[in-house]
Amino acid sequence: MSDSYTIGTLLLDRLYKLGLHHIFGIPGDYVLTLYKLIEESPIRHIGTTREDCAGFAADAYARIHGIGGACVTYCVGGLNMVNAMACAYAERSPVVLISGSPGLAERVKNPFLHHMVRDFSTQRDVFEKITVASVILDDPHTAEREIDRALKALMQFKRPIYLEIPRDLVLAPVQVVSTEPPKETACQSDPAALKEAVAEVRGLLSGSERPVILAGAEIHRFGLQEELTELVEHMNAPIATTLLGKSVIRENHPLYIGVYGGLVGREEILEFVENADCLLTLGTLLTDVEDVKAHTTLLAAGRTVHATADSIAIKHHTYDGVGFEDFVRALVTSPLPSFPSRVLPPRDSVRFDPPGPQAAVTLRNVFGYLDGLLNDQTVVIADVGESLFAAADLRVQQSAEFLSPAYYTSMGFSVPAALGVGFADPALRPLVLVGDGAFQMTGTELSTCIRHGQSPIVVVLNNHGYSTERQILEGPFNDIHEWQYEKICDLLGGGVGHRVGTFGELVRALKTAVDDHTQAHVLNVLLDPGDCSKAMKRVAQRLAKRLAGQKT
Ligand SMILES: Cc1ncc(C[n+]2csc(CCOP(=O)(O)OP(=O)(O)O)c2C)c(N)n1
Ligand SMILES: [Mg+2]
Repeated sequence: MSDSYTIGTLLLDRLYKLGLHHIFGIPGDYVLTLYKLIEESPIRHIGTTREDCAGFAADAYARIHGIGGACVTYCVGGLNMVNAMACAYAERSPVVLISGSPGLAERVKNPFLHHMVRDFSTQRDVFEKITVASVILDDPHTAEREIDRALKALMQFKRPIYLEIPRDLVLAPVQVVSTEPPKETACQSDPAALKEAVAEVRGLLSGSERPVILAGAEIHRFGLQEELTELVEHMNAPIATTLLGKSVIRENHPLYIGVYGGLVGREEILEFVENADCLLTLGTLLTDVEDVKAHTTLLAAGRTVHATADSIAIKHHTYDGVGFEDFVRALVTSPLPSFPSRVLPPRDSVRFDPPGPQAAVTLRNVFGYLDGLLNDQTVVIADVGESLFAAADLRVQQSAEFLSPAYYTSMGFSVPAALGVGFADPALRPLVLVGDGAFQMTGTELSTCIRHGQSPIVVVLNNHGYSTERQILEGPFNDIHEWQYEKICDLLGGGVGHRVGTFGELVRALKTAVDDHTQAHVLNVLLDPGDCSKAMKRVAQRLAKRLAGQKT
């Protein structure tokens, strides 16, 4: 790109320099001028079948690559992105959403332009609630400053931003102050406060015998996985992760004990964590899905450290002026105590005895078999429902290899996410675990994977409807129309479909899929509707208990 910029070229140049090499979305007349610039830029546009899929793809791309982006037209496209952007906001994924909008000049002549909802700022007002910066680039004099302000917020908070460009301003010339994008702001913590916070952690730990570390998704979003592993090894302390944070440490690490989530975690893990005498939670959202009881109990006793990107809390007070990243790094470099090894809870809850080839396929043998197939090139992408609950006990081999909307829990994330992962890191092989209900929402995005020669393995857990909801309240509203999922490959003109009713068929289909890196594979796994993973049973029981508690 030349050094003479327009608002459009400046934005694309900044994004490319920050590492955004692919942008997902669907064009429309309000954004076509910008699309032409994307085509002329080094950023590759990936057309999707729906805008929300573009959002999920950009979110997954961002989770792997550090920044993701989508570009859509005004309102009909933009507002289709709301759910995906809300997911990115809730789960801290740095996604840039760009939308075209009516030109400023045409607004004067006609206030009722197509795609408008209420007034010209309606779409921006919506996104203001679910982004960390929402900007309309309607002035060439302020465009550079506004773009950089938004990008800084994206980098600092790891949450989405919204940038809108009226179509007649895309080519407006801009005199730039700098040709370089803003830098991620380095250590801004108050050194004295940081020192004091770390000393307090040290003091807390020195009076402890059974500390446990509980790590969450922010470790991944801020790229602190190596620091975390170093900290765990130095302290020789057992570590659990939340469901959303699953895989922030490689799960075959000897100190990793499993997923701790009040709703989904195994009883042994819950007991072990709740038996701790000091809890160090790092980058963990304490959501109702996680339901961190240990935190509640130990907090009362003043034996918790709860560090997140929003605040650093030790015992009953918080430290102003201490950043999350700095805090984690300082814990690694400061001499924290090391603890004697302890007996850890048993690991292999998914271990199973393979049945004969004629045996009916069950969730237990699907997940038991899948567990043995994971390698360090696999990225497991779990949708909502059994795909997520049963996957909680899978052992992911290295960090950053488990993606799921485990907190926001929007169905339909997984197949579009596989598309995003395919571009973010082509060396990874996505293994998509998706329920039949969720697949019916966005499974057709597989079309785009096939179009670009990607080869995800998509396991459709076909239990004839909304099993998760059935556990809570059975009714005909949980039934869905039966599809022949394996035939989607015929419809889309690529990939191989497998109909899987027995364990033998499962093994054969997965072996074929794993050995064939050249194309997508879709497995229609025919489960008994009453089949239910242990994890789902735990969730259902605990939810029922919680509901009963609320009634009394
Ligand atoms: C977009 C969206 N709509 C509705 C829900 C509510 N919901 C949660 S789980 C579920 C059923 C999921 O069905 P399926 O994908 O087949 O998975 P299963 O529960 O059968 O394993 C529903 C409808 C949701 N989480 N997300
Ligand atoms: Mg289902």
